[in-house]
Amino acid sequence: MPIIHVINVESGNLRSLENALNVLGYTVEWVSSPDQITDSIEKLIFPGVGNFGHFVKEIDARGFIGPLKKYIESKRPLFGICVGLQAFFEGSEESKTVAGLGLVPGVLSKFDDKDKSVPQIGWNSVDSRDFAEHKSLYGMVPSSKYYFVHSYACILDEAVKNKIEAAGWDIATSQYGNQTFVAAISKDNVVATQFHPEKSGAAGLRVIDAFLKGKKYVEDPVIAPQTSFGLTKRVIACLDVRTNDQGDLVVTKGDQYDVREKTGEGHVRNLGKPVSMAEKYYKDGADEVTFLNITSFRDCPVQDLPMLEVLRQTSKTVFVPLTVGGGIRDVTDSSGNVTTALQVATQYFMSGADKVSIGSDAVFAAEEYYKSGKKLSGKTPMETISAAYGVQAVVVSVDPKRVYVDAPLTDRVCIETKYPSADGKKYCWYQCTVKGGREARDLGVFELVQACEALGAGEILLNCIDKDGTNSGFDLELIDHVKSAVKIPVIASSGAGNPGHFEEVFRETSADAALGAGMFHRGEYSVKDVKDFLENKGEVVRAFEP
Ligand code: 1PR
Repeated sequence: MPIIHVINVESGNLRSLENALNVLGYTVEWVSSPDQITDSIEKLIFPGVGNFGHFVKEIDARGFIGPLKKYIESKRPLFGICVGLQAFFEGSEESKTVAGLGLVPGVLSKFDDKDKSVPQIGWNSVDSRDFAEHKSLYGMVPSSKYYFVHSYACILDEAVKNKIEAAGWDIATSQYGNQTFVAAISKDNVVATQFHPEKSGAAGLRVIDAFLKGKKYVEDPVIAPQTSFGLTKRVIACLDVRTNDQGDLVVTKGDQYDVREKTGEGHVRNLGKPVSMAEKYYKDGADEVTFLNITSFRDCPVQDLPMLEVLRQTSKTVFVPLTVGGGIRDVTDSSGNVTTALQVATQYFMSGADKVSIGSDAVFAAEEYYKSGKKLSGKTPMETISAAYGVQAVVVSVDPKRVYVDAPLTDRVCIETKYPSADGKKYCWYQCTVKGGREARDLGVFELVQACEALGAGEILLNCIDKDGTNSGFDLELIDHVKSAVKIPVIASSGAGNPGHFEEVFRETSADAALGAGMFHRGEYSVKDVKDFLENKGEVVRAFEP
């Protein structure tokens, strides 16, 4: 297989990029020191994730900046990805004291969160046709969708656009809310994308392939009409994973978190194998796949190698974002050795995860946050992981349940519900739980998610114990309640029983994504059924591309 060189400064999920390059017929040779950027390198990939300042300082400290600029001056092909693209600019509001490489004029700024969630997480359109009619830049077409995950971007107005173009760069654009931003740039043989091509399914692989084959402008006569230009609503398939009574790692599914059969000997429900089910959901068009290791609070996850293996295997064939949750916390083993949550998360990222999901530990961290008068300690897993990998890599998975009260409480935010309790109580709050719903805490979900946003969470996975496994639809009041508390994206979860429930949650609330489990596992509906239904109802969704 031909060789492709990839710069490796341990930035996030490089395994998925390697897997994508393998699928396209290339072997990866990692470039982890600048002296490896030799004259014999023919093509170079420059991936980056996380914080702009952290990333640029890292490549500077390792001595990459000079050799990288020299390589670019030699006009050999280079592909920058995500923060790899951002580093080309002069700077970013994210880290005002750190200068970028200055190859592209302009400074990145944060998306305006008045009308939308920030970070932008999801599948968006890319328009690269401005400069070459009927041709697209490296095959990026407006009829496909590409996976973006970022809070900062080069926001475009006429003046910024003119400046970048005057410096010789072609620009491909995307739209988030009412802001237009740089989705990709290209000059000579250099291209860089804000989106992750290695996580953008077949559409993303085509872009990488065009780069590998040196096809800068791809003929694209079949440009679809832009009826669905813009960010899609995401449909996520979730796999609750645990070891069953026979010792096999299986996908299971509970009713209000009880995963045992109600008949016979009460075995753990076995709905299939995690890797093959994830592949099936990818092929059906799932926008993301989430694995939750639902019993990891019992064991040390570092020894829980099957989950790491599940990720390694899944990331070989599934080119959409993968989230893994369960047991992301500091762990002390029986010999007193401490493995930090950051180290646990790093193992997951190195195995192919794009995001980690924190459950119980986020509740404990939020309790400490309020106890300390809202001080950030810098030590909680949300803080350490987001500092190293960016807020977009940290999901908080919440397991609340409804508690009815006679009147609003003074120490937590309550809602007036349309569905009073059997004994006529009209108000409720949502109580946080830990350890898979087994232990209730004295903390409301509204307060929890606000603390988590402050501590570095980039997204909320909002389960609901009352609704889980009921097939009765999402708890819309809970979703509105949480959306009103935070600016970060919220994934609605628990209760999906048919495609209409997805349509309802997107119509009635501003949920950024919706997740289903049981209805997919039992084969009642496929992810494609949900996408088709949503599209017919006028929602913007990503069609699966073979
Ligand atoms: O606390 O950091 O170790 O994380 C444990 C993780 O495991 C948490 O994210 C928690 O939500 C999850 N978990 C623990 N026990 C269970 C259980 O079911 N007994 N699963 C569990 C939670 C909720 C969703 C489910 C949706 C949709 N499952 O994953 O998929 O409710 O289901 P539906 O569409 O069939 O209604 P930590």
